[in-house]
Amino acid sequence: MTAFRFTTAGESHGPGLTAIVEGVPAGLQLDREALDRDMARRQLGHGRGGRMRIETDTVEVRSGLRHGRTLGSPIALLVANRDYKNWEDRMNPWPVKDFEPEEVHLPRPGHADLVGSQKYGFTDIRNVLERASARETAARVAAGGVARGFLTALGVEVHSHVSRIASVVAAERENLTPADFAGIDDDPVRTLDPDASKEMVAEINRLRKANESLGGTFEVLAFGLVPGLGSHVSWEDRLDGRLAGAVASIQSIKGVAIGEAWDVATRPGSEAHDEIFWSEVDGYFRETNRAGGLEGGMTNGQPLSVRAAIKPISTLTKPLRSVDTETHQPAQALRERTDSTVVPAAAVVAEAMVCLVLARAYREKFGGDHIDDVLGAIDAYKARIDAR
Ligand code: EPS
Repeated sequence: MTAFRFTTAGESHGPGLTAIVEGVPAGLQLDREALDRDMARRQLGHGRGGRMRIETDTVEVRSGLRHGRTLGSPIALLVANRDYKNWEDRMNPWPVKDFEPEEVHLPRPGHADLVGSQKYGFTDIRNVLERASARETAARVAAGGVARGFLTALGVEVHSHVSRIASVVAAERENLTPADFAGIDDDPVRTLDPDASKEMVAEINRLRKANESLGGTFEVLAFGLVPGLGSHVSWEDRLDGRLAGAVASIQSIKGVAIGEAWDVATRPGSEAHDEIFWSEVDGYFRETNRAGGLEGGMTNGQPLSVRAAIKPISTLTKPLRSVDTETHQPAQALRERTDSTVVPAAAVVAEAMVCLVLARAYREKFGGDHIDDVLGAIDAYKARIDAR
């Protein structure tokens, strides 16, 4: 059986994006509206640029699904780039008669532009920036929607919230539950702190006027996981490593932490761990979740917490100093239409990546060709380990 995996293809201003998801069990009901809702959620957030007014992302399913149920075969997903009609000459996969695209020679500090062109031998930086663009995350969210559909059938929910934008920090919230996220997408910056939300919007407006871009932090939480996903026995199976790798692979993400990692590093050991209790009603339980739901590279049944830091976008409307790669003369970096901040969107993309990692971990642990095989295997496992 093919292991659960996915890949994406597509350029930012090309005809569109593709994702292929393999290793999904048959018989799983997918919800078209839920897939498109995630696509729309990724487009939200105060501080997006003009491109988001052009795109209304939806998922076109080309294979692996029949009347809403998976067939067990690869699922191919297409997301069209509506902006392609404005780029058809420049981004056409085939030569265009009597047209030679103007080359880009002004690499942006912080972007893939310079090193990507060196590595792949391009004189036109557009050959790098089109694929390096965070537009690719639309395909990840499409694939993540399939993973989320699978997790939903297992009773797992994945949510996110923004905890910081530039200098504005949201109040810490402890013991969050799925119910706390009911209205999160109505908030303009997808934060749970209404006061901080207003300040974040003001900060975005202030810095946008100053031609700046803004970074920030967010948290992804997964509820309802069985204990024992991932494994301590080999480095590749440790779920913390997989989650960190998956989230760090999102464009502009520079740091990932599991649970309270950065705080825990400053505390004595007696205040760094989650003590273990047992009761007739709950079985094993903890009163704290400093570990963020992972011990020994395995889920422990507590909510999973993955936090991440994203740098300010490297396309600036007040460009940084750079060098013209054709003349080697000092020059200002490429100045393009761009977003001021994508922290709220990045949190939605990270949800997708967390869903994809968790779906794979479930598939590895419980196997099964049909969704009912998976559910049966999980029930048997829970009975064996006495999980409530
Ligand atoms: C991006 C630049 C902007 C963003 C884009 C990522 O696009 P454009 O150059 O067309 O204005 O809007 O993000 C998306 C299109 C998207 O769907 O998220 C970049 O350089 O990374």
